[in-house]
Amino acid sequence: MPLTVRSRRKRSTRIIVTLLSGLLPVVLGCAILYMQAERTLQQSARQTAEEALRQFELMLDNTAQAAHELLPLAGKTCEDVKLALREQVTRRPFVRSTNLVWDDNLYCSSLFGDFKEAVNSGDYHKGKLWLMNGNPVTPNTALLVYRLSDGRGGALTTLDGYHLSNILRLIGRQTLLLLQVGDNWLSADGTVHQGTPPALPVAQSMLVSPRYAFSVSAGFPEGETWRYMANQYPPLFSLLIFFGVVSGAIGHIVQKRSTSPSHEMLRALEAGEFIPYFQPVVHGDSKKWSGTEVLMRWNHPKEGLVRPDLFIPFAEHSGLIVPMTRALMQQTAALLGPQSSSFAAPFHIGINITASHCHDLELVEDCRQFLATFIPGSVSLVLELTERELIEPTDITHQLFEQLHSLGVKIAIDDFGTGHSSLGYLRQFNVDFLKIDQSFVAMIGIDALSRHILDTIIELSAKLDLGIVAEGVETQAQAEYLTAHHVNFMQGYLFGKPMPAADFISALSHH
Ligand code: G
Ligand code: G
Ligand code: MN
Repeated sequence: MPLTVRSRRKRSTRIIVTLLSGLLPVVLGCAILYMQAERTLQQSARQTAEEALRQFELMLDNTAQAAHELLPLAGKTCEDVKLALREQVTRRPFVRSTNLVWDDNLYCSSLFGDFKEAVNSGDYHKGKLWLMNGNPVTPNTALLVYRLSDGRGGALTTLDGYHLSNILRLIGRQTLLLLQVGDNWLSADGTVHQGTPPALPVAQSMLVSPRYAFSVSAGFPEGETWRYMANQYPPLFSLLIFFGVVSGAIGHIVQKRSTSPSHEMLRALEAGEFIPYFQPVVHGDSKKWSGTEVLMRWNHPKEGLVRPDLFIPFAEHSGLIVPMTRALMQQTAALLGPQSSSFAAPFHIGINITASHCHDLELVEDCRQFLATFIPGSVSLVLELTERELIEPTDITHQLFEQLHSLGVKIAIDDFGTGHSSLGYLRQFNVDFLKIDQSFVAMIGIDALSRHILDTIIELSAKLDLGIVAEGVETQAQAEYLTAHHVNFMQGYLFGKPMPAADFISALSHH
């Protein structure tokens, strides 16, 4: 069947849509968490760099102050100033050594006193700072030299790399930290390297000191963002997965709801869940039962008895209404066929049809089979076509109605008065009955205008020689009014509600 094939193809799209709606919050959430993690790492790197910068500046303040105090002594003999040099080393915690320079010659040192070594100002970044990898006293130990010069004299004060690498190690516990001075840079392990420092792959933050000629870089190794997320966000990930499951489930349910009516109805049709209910139609004068209208009910396994207004529109939309009506007619024939010997006059059996029945001639065969179940002449089949959705007259419809009439099938316009069919229309389709809509019957004795329309419809049907059925008769007063106006047939709760076959058949024998 084409319908099952279509629904099978839809199942794969349904699974994909369910997966997508489940994945969407997870993917979106992960993206947001990733950005959040990056932001957090960026902030952390910046804070670390700021803190390291502050510490280095504090240490360099020591060397700068010592150099300032010693510079005026440059040029004096070493013998005269060496105590002053040593005093600075003792008084200032971060100063490791102090030296005096004259004409680019280091001539006096706090450690050795008289000394002789050439000073190359090119070693110093911006003429001020030199990050060197040790000196003859302590080779392979980082050393930062601060240079202050004025004319021919100069003062050099040094800072032990031990303090520097401590800062890099202790402040940047989780962070990679580098101190850069000109072409040289110091890593946390205390080694001085030459050249451009490596780029820090994640959240790199570089700060240049406004006061001294150095800069600090902070950042994280490759993959740190994911590592951070894995460490910090497990509860959020569980939440995301929860949202994903909920959203996937919602997607699944919504799709099931929106795609299943026809699928569900096809299942119900095959399971025989659509059953006929019967409401008696009585003669206007004698009030004896003259026939019945067959009203479809869905005997749903979970929902119970479902009224047709809730599912007929879907059935029409999916084209299932035709096989559903066929099944209803077959059931009706099987139930009422055995009773046909007791029908005195032709018993009217009204079946509701829709515009989709009028697209082809299948209905003729269905009616032929229906009538064949009854003793010939014992029933009169009436097809009720609602006035709310009238059909277009075409070649097919004319053929259909001609063939139906030659079978002896009658046509009723249902809910008459609620649509706007013209006289021409009634003639074109050879209509036999008008079923006055219950809204007009309900207004008897209440609303003068509605009663006026009712009277007009009754008059019209008399003039056109149409049988007339009044629907929704609920009170004795309504029945009396309709009888007085020569309405041929009546239907309504006053005479009987729609009832299951067993009730209807047992009540039939009393009438
Ligand atoms: O009895 P009740 O509530 O069932 O009827 C509700 C509406 O459903 C009515 O307008 C009636 O015409 C329509 N209806 C009931 N049974 C059928 C059916 O078998 N086919 C169609 N097309 N309409 C039906
Ligand atoms: O096919 P049609 O639209 O005529 O269907 C008749 C509808 O009217 C069904 O829903 C049926 O249950 C309902 N009905 C039948 N008799 C009465 C009645 O006396 N009062 C009311 N309110 N509804 C009725
Ligand atoms: Mn009807």
